Amino acid sequence: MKQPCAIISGARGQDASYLAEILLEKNYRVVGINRRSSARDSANWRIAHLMSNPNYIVELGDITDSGSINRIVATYQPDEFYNLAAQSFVGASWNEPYHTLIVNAGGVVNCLEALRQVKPDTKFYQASTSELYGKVQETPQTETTPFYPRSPYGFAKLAGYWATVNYRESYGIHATNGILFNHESPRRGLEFVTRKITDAAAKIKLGIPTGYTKRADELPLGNIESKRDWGHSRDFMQAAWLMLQEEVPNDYVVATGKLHSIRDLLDKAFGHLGLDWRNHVTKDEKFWRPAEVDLLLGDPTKIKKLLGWEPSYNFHALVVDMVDSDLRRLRGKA
Ligand code: NAP
Ligand code: F7E
Repeated sequence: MKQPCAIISGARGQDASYLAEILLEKNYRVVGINRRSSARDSANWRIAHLMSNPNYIVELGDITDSGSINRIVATYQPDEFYNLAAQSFVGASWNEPYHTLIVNAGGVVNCLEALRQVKPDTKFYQASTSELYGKVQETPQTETTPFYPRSPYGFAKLAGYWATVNYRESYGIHATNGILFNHESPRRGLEFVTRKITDAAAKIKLGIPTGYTKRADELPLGNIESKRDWGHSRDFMQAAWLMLQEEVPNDYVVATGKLHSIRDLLDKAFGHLGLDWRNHVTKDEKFWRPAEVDLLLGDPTKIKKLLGWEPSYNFHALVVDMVDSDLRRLRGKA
């Protein structure tokens, strides 16, 4: 049997690192696309352990540069293309709205065009998001819930969602949207609220300054009233792979179906270390957003029923995994 080949854009990101592991375990040839970084070695920390695998190749490319994407598709003739590259931080999307639009919408069109022109039978996965629901129109959110994005990140991803549907309907490309709710892991970026909290809790436990203010044990946060449906990145990338194994392309919500507040997260992370977060958390306007998404809760019935997907991590296991991993990492620095 021919060895399958998959391209993953945004290869050094959280999700791409888990997806690459999943595909390599299945004997794929994996081609990761990374844009240039002036800090390449430190930027590649999530995939450093994959670099010596002969089935793992890294190509320099940027999804806003159509020439680079066309070249990579033409060279590798992939069976599957996972577009995970994005300006993925909602908070920063108000600071860089145009850049966010170009990457999160224009970049999707570049990937789809490359497939249409060069290898139209490639199966395409678009990293769509629960941020499409924004100011939610019903709860829980399903594949048919109307969208109402609340940020430049959200409205750019909305265009990427519809580009994916449109290339499926216009050209018959096997193009799928995974509408993924928040998913985290020890590899989550430090700017996202889960990892910001687990990293700070571990630092406070070990007596290492959190680094936000002059007070060593302070954790400044924004709106701690918002609620999310948090799962584990590895589980969610398993879902992404399952979607592309289907004969017919479709769009799927991926979520745990369980709702938690940031207060729950603080209780769990600090409580795991015998700490009380109320002694450390302060409010800082800087982390408030011009428009907030108060609540996101997904209904994963469709993917569970049609693809047999089940998450293996619950909220407790996810948070404990993240706190313990931060503790281990930081112990060397205490
Ligand atoms: P992440 O860790 O921020 O990874 C995104 C990667 O995209 C980064 O490595 C980044 O590169 C790369 N990238 C950005 N602009 C690029 C460009 N123009 N060309 C090539 N690469 C580019 O995010 P993630 O959490 O793994 O998320 C993966 C995807 O899922 C994203 O599209 C995100 O919007 C979407 N998503 C995430 C969640 C979630 O909860 N994690 C939920 C729904 C959807 P640098 O390292 O150079 O910055
Ligand atoms: O914020 C609140 C913040 O930045 C979660 C991305 O992966 O998931 C992610 O987007 C909530 C928000 O994730 C702080 O206001 C309070 O209500 O961890 P976050 P996000 O915005 O939900 C979606 C599905 C994606 O698609 C995105 O790519 O937490 N919050 N205080 C804070 N958030 C941050 N970051 N920092 C704070 O200090």
